[in-house]
Amino acid sequence: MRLIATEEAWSIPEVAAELKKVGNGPSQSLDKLLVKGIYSVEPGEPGYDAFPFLGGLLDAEDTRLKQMDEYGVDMHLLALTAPGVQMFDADTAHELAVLANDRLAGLTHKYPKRFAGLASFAPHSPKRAAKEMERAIKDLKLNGFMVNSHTYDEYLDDPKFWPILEAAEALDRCLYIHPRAASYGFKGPLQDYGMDSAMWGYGMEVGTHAVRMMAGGVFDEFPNLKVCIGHMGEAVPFWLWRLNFMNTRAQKAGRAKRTKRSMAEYFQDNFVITNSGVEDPLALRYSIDKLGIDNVMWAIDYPYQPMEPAVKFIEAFVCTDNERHALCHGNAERIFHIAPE
Ligand code: 1DF
Ligand code: MN
Repeated sequence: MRLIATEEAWSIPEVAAELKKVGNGPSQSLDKLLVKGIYSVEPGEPGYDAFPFLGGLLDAEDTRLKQMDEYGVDMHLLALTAPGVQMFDADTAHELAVLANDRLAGLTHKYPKRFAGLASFAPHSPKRAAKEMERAIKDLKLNGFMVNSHTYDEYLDDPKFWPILEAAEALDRCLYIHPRAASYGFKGPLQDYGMDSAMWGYGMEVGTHAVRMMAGGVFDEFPNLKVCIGHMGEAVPFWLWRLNFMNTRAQKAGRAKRTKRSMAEYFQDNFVITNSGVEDPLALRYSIDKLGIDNVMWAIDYPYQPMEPAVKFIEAFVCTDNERHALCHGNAERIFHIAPE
């Protein structure tokens, strides 16, 4: 069975160098905790071994491909790792997104069976972002887009960002909303115990982002927009019943926008999810049954999660042949326009 992993992190030295500056700089962002750990601690310094990801991020053709061969992973859908270019100033962010997209396209063209790619853009300047999105699909033939949640604490339900959503819809490519640490307002309770990152804060941040977009009526404006979220849908599938109930109440109370459709309908029709970093068969079964098999894809989240257990997890998952086909590659081929074998 062809195995396409759909949320695989990667970086380039130029972005790593800029994140190192962020790690050593004055930013008050919650992301700095992890960014400093990955990019700014020198070998030999205390804490260097706590975040041993930089080597894996900067590598595509060496250890990554070897491991893919070893464990039977056919393809990684690569994307510039979180927080992408979104902590940089607008011009630096744009220039590095362009460079990363060019570099990513180079990899996908050199290894068309092994790598596909999600393009980056700098949301700071939405019109310029939309142009880069168009270049990434039409010229570079990349497979979709990734954005790392908020940009300077602002979310995509804000109409200022809508040129980005308009471009994704017009280009018929999925927008993957990947986590970064939560926006400034959430900082207080999330800065302790490692809660800023993948343990809790990431899911809360992207779940909040998805709910803002649904409750904000984004999908009335862009009914054909497809958004992907990872980590088993950042727990949103589990919340759909209550989201529907409470959103209806909030609408009646005049506290929420009157939207054309319910939250569950938007989630069904405008979202797809991956299981990145969640290797729990009960959660996967629930998500398939709740959302439909066409809306769920397998992912590893390499190098943050190791390849071998992710492969063993999906191999051991009890499902029909049809479901396995969809989870392991059929949905990814359709949603990310990856050529079937
Ligand atoms: C981690 C997890 C870091 C994910 C990531 O990017 C990331 C982590 C900086 O474990 O610290 O993409 N993740 O998607 O779960
Ligand atoms: Mn990830």
